[in-house]
Amino acid sequence: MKVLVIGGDGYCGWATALHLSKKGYEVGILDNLSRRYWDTKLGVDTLTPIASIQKRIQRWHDLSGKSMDLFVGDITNYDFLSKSLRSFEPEAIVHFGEQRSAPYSMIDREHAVFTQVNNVVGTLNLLYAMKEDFPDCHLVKLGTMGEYGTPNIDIEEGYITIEHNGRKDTLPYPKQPGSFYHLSKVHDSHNIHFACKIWGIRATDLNQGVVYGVLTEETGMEELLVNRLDYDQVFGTALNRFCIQAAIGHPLTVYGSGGQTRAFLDIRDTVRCIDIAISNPAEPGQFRVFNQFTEQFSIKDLALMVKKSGNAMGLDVEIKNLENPRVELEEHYFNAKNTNLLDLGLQPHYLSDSLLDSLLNFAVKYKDRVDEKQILPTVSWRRK
Ligand code: NAD
Ligand code: USQ
Repeated sequence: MKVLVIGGDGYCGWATALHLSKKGYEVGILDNLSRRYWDTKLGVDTLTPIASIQKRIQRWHDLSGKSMDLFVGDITNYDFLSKSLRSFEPEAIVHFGEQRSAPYSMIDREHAVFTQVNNVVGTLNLLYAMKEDFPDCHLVKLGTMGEYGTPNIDIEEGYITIEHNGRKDTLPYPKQPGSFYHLSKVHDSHNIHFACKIWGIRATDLNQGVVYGVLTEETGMEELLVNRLDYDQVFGTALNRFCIQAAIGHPLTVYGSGGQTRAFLDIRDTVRCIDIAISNPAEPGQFRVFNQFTEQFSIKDLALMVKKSGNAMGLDVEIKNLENPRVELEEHYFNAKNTNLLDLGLQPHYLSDSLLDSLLNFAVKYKDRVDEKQILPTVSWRRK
C-alpha cells in the first residue's frame, strides 16, 4: 500500500515513516521543513543532532534497500499539494504536518494566527485535494487528547450518547481545548467530519496523548537515522523535558501543583497505532475517532518517577514547582477511554523503570548539547 506521511521530517513523522517502510508499505514523505526553521528562529535545537531529510532517506535506503519519495513544500500551497498527491498516488495519507506546540501558539497574536492558518488551511486543502483526485484514500489525521480538555466526566472516543428532554442522540464529544494550538485541532476535526459527511471521505482522527521516548527499532539503528528530541520550553514536552533536565542537574520544572493529569504514550506505540489505523481503514463517509494513548499520569507523579530513576543512576534530581505559565486546572478529574486501538490489537509499551533508564542514559549521552537558557518557561497564557 502507498502511504504518504505529511510531516515526515518531524518527531512522530520520521519514526512512523521508517516503521511503515520497514513493514513493507511504499512510503512517501511530504514536509516543508518548517519545524527546522522555527527552531532556528527561536534559537532552540533538538537534543540530538539530526541529519537533513535527504541524508536520512538516503541512509535508510542504504541500510534497508527501501526508497522513499520526498516532496518538499507546504500543504497550505494547494497547487504544490495537489501536484504531489497526483505524482505519488497515495492509498492512505498520514497527516502529522502541523505546528504542534501549545506555547508557540500562545507567544502572541502573530503566532496564534500562524498556527491556526497553517493547521486549519493545510488540512482543508488536503480534504479538497482528496475529494478532487483521491476520494477513496484513507486520511489518518493526528488530533490530540487536549481537544477534550479536562471535563468532570469520563472522556469517550470522539462521540457521546446524550439524553435530553426525553430524546437521545450520539453527538461529537464536547471540546474544551487549552490553547490556540489545541483549538486548531478542534477546528480540523470539525472540517474533517463535515468532509466525510458531504463527500464520503474516509477518515480516522487519532486523538493522541503526549508522546515520550526517542528510540524506535528503526531510528535506533544508527546515528544518521536518529530522531529529534525537544527539551526547550516551547517544543519540549513534559516527560522528555524532565529526563533531559535530570541529566544535566536542572530542577524538574513542574508547572503549578503538578496535579494536571494527561494521557501519554511511548513513541514506539505511536508508530504501531498508525500502522493499525492504516491497515484497518475507516469506511467511506466514516469519521472515526480513536484516543491514542496507553496510560494517564499526573505531572507530579511523572516528576517523582524521573527523580527515582535518576537517583538510582546516581543523578542528583530536584523537583521545583514553578508558577504555572498556563491557564489550566491543576487539580481535576481525568478518565479517558482508549479501547478502540487496543481492540484492534495494540500491545502497549507501558512506562517502566527500564524505559526511564534508557531515556535518561540517552539524555546523558547528549547533555553537552543542552542550552540551559531554553528550559525555563517564558511564554505566558495570561494577559500582561
Ligand atoms: P514536529 O514539529 O516534530 O513535526 C511536524 C512536522 O510537520 C515538521 O517536520 C514540520 O516541518 C511539518 N509541517 C508543519 N507544517 C507544515 C506544512 N504547512 N506543510 C508541510 N509540512 C509541515 O511535531 P510532532 O511532535 O511530530 O507532531 C506531529 C503531529 O502529531 C502533530 O500534528 C501534533 O499535533 C500531533 N501530536 C504530537 C504529540 C507529541 O507529543 N509530540 C502528541 C499528540 C499529538
Ligand atoms: N508541564 C509542566 N512542566 C513542563 C512542561 C509541561 O508541568 O516543563 C505541564 C503543562 O502545564 C501541561 C502538561 O505538562 O499541564 C502537558 O504539557 P506538554 O507541554 O507536555 O504538552 P502539551 O502542551 O499538551 O502538548 C503536547 C504536544 C502537542 C500534543 C499534546 C497532547 O506538544 O502537540 O497535542 O501534547 S495532549 O496534551 O494530550 O493534548
